[in-house]
Amino acid sequence: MKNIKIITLALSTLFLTSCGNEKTATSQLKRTAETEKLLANLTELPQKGFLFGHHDDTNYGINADGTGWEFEEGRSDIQSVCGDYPGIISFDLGEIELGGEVSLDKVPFEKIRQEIINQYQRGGLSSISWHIRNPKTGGDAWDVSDTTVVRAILPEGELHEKFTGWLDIMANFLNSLQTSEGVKVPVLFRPWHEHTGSWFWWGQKLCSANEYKALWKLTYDYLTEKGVNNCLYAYSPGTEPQSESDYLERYPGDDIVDLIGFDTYQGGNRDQFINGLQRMLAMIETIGKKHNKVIAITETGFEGVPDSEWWTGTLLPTIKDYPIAYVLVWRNARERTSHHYAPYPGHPSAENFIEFYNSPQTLFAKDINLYE
Ligand code: BMA
Repeated sequence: MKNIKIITLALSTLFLTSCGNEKTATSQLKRTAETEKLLANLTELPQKGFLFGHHDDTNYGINADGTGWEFEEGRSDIQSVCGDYPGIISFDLGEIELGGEVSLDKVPFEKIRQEIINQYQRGGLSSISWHIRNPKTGGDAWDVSDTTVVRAILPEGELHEKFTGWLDIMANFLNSLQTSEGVKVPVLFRPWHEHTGSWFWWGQKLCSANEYKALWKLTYDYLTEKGVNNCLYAYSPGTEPQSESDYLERYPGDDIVDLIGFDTYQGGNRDQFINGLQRMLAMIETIGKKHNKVIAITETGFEGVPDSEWWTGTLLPTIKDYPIAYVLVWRNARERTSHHYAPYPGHPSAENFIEFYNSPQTLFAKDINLYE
């Protein structure tokens, strides 16, 4: 009896110790050398300029006659206009969690994987957002009909397992980003964005600050545990925060986040856009310095770019004095061509975009190698 007790004790000690070690190993999981290099280069980049970015740039776009194109090898509206690819291209993995082959914007995940690798080989950066479906209602990311979704997917919640199953799919995708030489390609992951508004199920009025932070921690810890070591993480609220403390109210922590930014769009009122942009830039510049984080304009644009001088008349002068790593405009939707944010050949703002491209401050793929 005594011996059995001793054996049991020894075994459980062994078990606890090994669990303990595993836990330590997980939290100490090192990022790949390429990912560290990327972070170091992004940190120094503002001394040189900022990357220009475009969402889904190499997946689809708009022809000179105003019709759409998609999935043409090497094609990009930005490249067609200025002869160079964006320094950063963003992609959205919305609906990867459903296990199908195409995203919410009908782009095959295989194509996204290939484009992320291509962008790495150009020395540029890829960023990933996730318009993930509502795991409780079955609706899309914009389904805000239920205010208990975040709570339900946290560790004690009834949908926790369903959600970690979705994270498994995301982890598999992130881990699969490898070149033919076996190099894991680093990406900037930007989940749970625009959470200071209330249009996504993880938004301001849809969960508490603690729940939102717990969601981030769960995402980060789970992916890390699954061996994801090629990600930097971006925190990007909207323009709602009025103060540093507003901005940081739901900040998941310096140990998780590498880059801080915000999303903002120009609507009808130009002055309002400029003022909001500068207010937010000043705010993240200060917070970035205090927290030692890279800063960026994670999404912006003027739908349809109806101002032909917008690039050097509004965007560049507004942002040029802030130490941002990048500014990124949203997609040129080939299925709804009025929904575009970048020029294409023949676009009224194309000439002005070339001027923007020629500014020494704007960095495109040929200007950089973020992995050297
Ligand atoms: C939105 C719009 C949608 C799109 C979504 C995810 O801002 O562009 O049409 O489905 O982003 O890319």
